[in-house]
Amino acid sequence: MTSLQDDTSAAPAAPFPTGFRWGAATAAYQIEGAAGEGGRGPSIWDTFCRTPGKVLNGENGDVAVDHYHRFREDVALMSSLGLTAYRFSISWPRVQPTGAGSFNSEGLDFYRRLVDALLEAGIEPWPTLYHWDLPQPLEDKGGWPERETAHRFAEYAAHVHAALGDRVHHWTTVNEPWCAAFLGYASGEHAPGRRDPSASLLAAHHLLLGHGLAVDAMRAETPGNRFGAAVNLYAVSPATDAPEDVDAARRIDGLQNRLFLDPLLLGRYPEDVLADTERYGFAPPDADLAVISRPIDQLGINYYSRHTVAGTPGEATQTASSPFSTYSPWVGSDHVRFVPAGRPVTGMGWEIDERGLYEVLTRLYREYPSLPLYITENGAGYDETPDGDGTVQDAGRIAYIDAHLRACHDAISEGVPLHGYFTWSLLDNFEWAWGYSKRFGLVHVDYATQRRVPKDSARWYADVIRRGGLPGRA
Ligand code: IFM
Repeated sequence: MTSLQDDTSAAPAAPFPTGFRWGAATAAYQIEGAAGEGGRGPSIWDTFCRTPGKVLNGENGDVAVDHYHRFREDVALMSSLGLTAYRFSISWPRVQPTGAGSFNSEGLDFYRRLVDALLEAGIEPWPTLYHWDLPQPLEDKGGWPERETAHRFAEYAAHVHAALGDRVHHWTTVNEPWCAAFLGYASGEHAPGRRDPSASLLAAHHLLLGHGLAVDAMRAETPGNRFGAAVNLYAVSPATDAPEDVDAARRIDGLQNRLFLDPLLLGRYPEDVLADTERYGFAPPDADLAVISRPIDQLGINYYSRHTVAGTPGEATQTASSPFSTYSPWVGSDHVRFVPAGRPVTGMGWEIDERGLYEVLTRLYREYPSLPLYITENGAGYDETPDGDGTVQDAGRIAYIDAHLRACHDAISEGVPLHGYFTWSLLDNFEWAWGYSKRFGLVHVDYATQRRVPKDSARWYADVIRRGGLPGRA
């Protein structure tokens, strides 16, 4: 594989610190395929995809982009881009098919081989232990709303860490617990597709508890490794200065951001969010908070957009150019509306607002100081088709990543301890309820042939990495 990096020696106009991680991210169910191979058990996504009407065109991750068989080719692609780190997720049902009891060594061997290939290529492996593919048997026993699931997760995490922790030093426990809890158990847009507000709050709590228990278990094995979670954070603004809009922004910021950040980093749930959710009987045991807030070594931030919200008494409808338009059934009953703010949008309809990323980063620095931060996801999805010669000229994605990296650069210049950036995603892949209709990859995948072709953004990103920063603005 030849390098995608241009032979340019121009110094960057916006240099990033030495040692800054330049990465790309993926997740197991979205890329691996091989759903019925190697002893893998069924996950909630296998079941959800087979439920009529849940995923666009009835698509699923059975084959996805066949990374399970093509991982060496994919590592070579990463190498050609000059990535210094690669964030991937480990499929729990591949490693422990029923989510409890015996482990599947064939499943773990796949990740051993992947890690070996990455290390040989000089690319740091950054695994995530839970990116939404809960073993179906655990959901059959109640899923994340059940406390036992948190304990099962810690057991699985310790097992994987025992196998790889000598060579893998950065570990992410759970990815986007907001999505797993609220899209999975409140709005029903994601697996397992339940619509039960009370269950979704319990799920959020047990995802956080599972994180804390897993950190304890892994740290006991190898204290020198670095552990953290990846949360999806939004900048949140009121549509106007009207008190009801300001209050709506407080509530959405509470549910989206503070419900996860405060327990993780401060060891308490925000009082106002507890009050807002009281009617759903959410009363998490205080003792769990000490576990949830075990010191972490890094926080992963997945950032895509800003929420602009209005709160109008009597009006419970939502219009959304915000991600995940049906935020959850219970927000509707709180009279919150997501309001388009008129910014350009990606192919997902998500407003592009890089200033929001700067706000999120500087806020974290202000409110939870000295915690090492990483952007573990950031990118843009479009419905792209290649040109006649197979190339993809994705100027929109280049502009999106460029703008967000500039926001990172501004934050770092102000002292924010941001140490790396992983774009979402390395490859086009299965975009959950959107099936294969939205493409986020730096690398185009022809789903019929599995042929990989780097897009213009791949070449551009490779050049940024080679320079160690961004070129001057055109
Ligand atoms: O594809 C997802 C990913 O799995 C989690 N974060 C958001 C991405 C884009 O929707």
